[in-house]
Amino acid sequence: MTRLSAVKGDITKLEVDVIVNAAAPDLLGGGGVDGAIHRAAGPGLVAQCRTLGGCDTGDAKITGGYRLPAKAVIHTVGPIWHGGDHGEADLLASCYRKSLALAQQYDLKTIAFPAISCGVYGYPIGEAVDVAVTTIREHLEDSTLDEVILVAFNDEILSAYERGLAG
Ligand code: AR6
Repeated sequence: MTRLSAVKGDITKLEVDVIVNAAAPDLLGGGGVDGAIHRAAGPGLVAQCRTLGGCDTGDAKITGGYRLPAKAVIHTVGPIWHGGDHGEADLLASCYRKSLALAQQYDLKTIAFPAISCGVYGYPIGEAVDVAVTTIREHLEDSTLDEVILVAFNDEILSAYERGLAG
């Protein structure tokens, strides 16, 4: 039985098998959680990312964790919010599905997600939480993962996750 929970904190500090990065399509780092992950992992991470040839929106790619406590990083590119009728929900769901599938493929048992697309990319947190929780729960019906953690960087996001998990 896979546990699904929400915690408040900094994803770069978590001792899980894999953390997910809300990356840019070039996978070469940026601001927000992406910047924090690259700073904490050190230069080995961007060096490996340079070999990956970028990543499409809704897709995911895996690297080592370098100096992070996590063993690996899954880099996924969320959609930019353009009002909600440009396929944003399908693309965001694809980020969660592809990331969970990669974790399973690499036999990683514990995975932590940030609120993909909810910073610079402008996705409304309540709607993003609905997509995240629904997609993760669908995946968990047939999963070898032990634990999925939704990481909130502030109280507003934590409350949204708690509402989503209770619903
Ligand atoms: N731990 C957990 N969550 C965090 C952390 C952290 N250390 N830092 C920020 N967040 P964003 P996006 C939360 O903007 O919207 C980058 O420049 C933050 O509060 O990081 O998918 C990339 O290179 C927010 O809720 O990602 C891309 O260009 C969430 O992480 C672009 O931004 C996601 O915010 C991706 O934008």
